[in-house]
Amino acid sequence: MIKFLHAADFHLDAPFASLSREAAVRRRQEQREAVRRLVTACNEADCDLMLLAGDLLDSDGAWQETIDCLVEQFGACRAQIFLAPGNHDRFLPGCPYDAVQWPDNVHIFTKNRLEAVALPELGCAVWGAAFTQMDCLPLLEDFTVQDPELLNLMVLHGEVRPNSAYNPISEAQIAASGLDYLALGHVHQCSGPLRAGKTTYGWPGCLMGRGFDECGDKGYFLGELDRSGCTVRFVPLPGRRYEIFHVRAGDDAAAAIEAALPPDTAANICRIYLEGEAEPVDERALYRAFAPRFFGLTICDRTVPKVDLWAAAGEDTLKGLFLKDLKERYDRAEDEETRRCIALAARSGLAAMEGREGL
Ligand SMILES: [Mn+2]
Repeated sequence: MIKFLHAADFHLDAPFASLSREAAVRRRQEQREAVRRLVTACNEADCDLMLLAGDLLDSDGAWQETIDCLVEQFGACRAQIFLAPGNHDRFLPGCPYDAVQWPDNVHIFTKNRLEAVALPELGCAVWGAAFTQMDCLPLLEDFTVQDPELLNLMVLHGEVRPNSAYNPISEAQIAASGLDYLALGHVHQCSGPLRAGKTTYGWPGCLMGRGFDECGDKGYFLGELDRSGCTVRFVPLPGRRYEIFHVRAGDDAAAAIEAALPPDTAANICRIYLEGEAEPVDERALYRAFAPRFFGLTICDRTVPKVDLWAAAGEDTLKGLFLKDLKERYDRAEDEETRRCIALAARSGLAAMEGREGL
């Protein structure tokens, strides 16, 4: 039986532009720490193979610490490592995959066509290919394994989407491939294990979240493969999570947030959307009150004012005419965002007329 770990899309040295400079530096350190955890997990699970399906580096310009970390950790890994560069870390002459002396257990695919490495001691062949530019033509078209007597695995960066510029793969191609396992990267959301024909395949998703489009648990696949079939399970990697909370602010936004939050949020990077009809919200004060409880926090005020904002709308005064006009627009508005903008205009106008600075 072959045991393997499959991971992808580390995006090491990503800019983390939404975080403060200090937090971004720390996140990049944590990315390197995630690589250490992954290798430890691979060794503890006694894996024979580590399949890395591209985008390990976020760009051509990786920091030396990051390359040193990969070299050290790959060297400490008892599994044989197969790496298929993706669109973010494409294989180019002089790139780290080319220029760095990698440990003997590391095989990096360098060509934009499929090749196999035979591992007779495991009775398997590991196939793979590299992106050599930002986009990549379909690599799996017309592919079938050369020796169906072997267990055939493949590691590849790509997606199942017609007309994709990133190595488009179809389920029919997977089913016709004769592969036993296809380790994919590129899609940052975990797909869970999938099946086409006799082939098990899937995307484990990115190794850690980098933004609010990558919320929740992130991790890798652990798999076992023999003649009788392939089993794969997702394993979350401990670490920070991105989370989004939707909170109805009501009369007391602070109390509403307090009630909505889980007990321990210190490690997490969260965005709180304040919603619904509410008293005016002081985003800055709320941020000051709650930010110490998170690694990163943003608060977005999407509330709309309570109806009595419009109380003076019928008055025969400048304020009354102003509010009447805006109220009509507010009632005609077709979406929440437009209503929010009109309400903000009403509040700002009222504040100006009444000589107030705040809303
Ligand atoms: Mn990616």
